[in-house]
Amino acid sequence: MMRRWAIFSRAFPAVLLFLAVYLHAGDVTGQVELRDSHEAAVRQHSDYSGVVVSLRPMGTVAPLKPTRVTMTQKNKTFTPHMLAIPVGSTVDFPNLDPIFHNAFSSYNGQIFDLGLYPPGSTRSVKFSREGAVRVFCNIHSSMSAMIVVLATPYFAVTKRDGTFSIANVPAGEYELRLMHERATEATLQALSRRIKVSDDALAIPALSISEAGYLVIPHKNKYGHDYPPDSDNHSGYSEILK
Ligand SMILES: [Cu+2]
Repeated sequence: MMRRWAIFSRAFPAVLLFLAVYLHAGDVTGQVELRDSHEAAVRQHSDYSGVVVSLRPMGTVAPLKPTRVTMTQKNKTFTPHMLAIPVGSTVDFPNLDPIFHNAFSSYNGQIFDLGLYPPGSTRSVKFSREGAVRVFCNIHSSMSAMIVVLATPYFAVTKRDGTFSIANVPAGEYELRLMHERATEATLQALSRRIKVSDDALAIPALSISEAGYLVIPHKNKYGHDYPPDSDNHSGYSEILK
C-alpha cells in the first residue's frame, strides 16, 4: 500500500500539470443551419453537412500539425465531399473504382493534375497554401469535392444535423470563419466574427448560412474546355483502349 502511495505521490505533480493544461482548453461547439437552398436535402432540413468552421487565433498561431488524410474515388464520387486540413498536409486520392479517374484542380491556390490513373492505384498531393481548393475529375464532369486548407489547427466540419465541435481550444480571442461551397464570399464574410474562448467549454449561438446568390456554373475540364456530352458515362482510358 505504502509503495502504491509512493508511486501515486510521485506521479501527482504530473497529473496536476496534465489537468491544468487539459482544463485550460475548452471545446467550442455549435450548430449551423442552411437556408435558401436549391438542394432537396437542405430544403427538407435533413442535410446541413460540409460547412467548415474554423477559429483563427488573433495572437500568435499555434504550430500546425500537418496530417495525412484520404479522399477516395468510388462510384464516381469523391469522399469526403468536403475536407478540411491544416497547411502542409497531404491528401491521398486512391481510385477504388473499376474505371480510370483523373483528379485535378485549376484553382489558383493549388493547381494539380494527378493524370489518368487506373483502378486500385493512388496518387497524393501536399497542400502548402491556405485556401479553398475545388477538386474535379477530368473524365467525369459530375465528380467534385472541396479541400479547405487552413492556417489554424482549430477547425471542424459540420455533420448532417449541422452540429460541429472543435476540441481543446486554448483560452484566447479568435476570428470565427465559415466556409461553405454553396454560399457567396460576401455571405460568408458577413458571418465571420470575433469570439472569446475562456477556460470553459463555449457554445456558439446558432449560425445560419443563406445559399441565396450562389450560382451553379458548369466547370471546365483540365484543358479549360467543356466536357463532352455524356461524359459521366465514360469509363475513362479503358474505353479508349478497346
Ligand atoms: Cu472520374
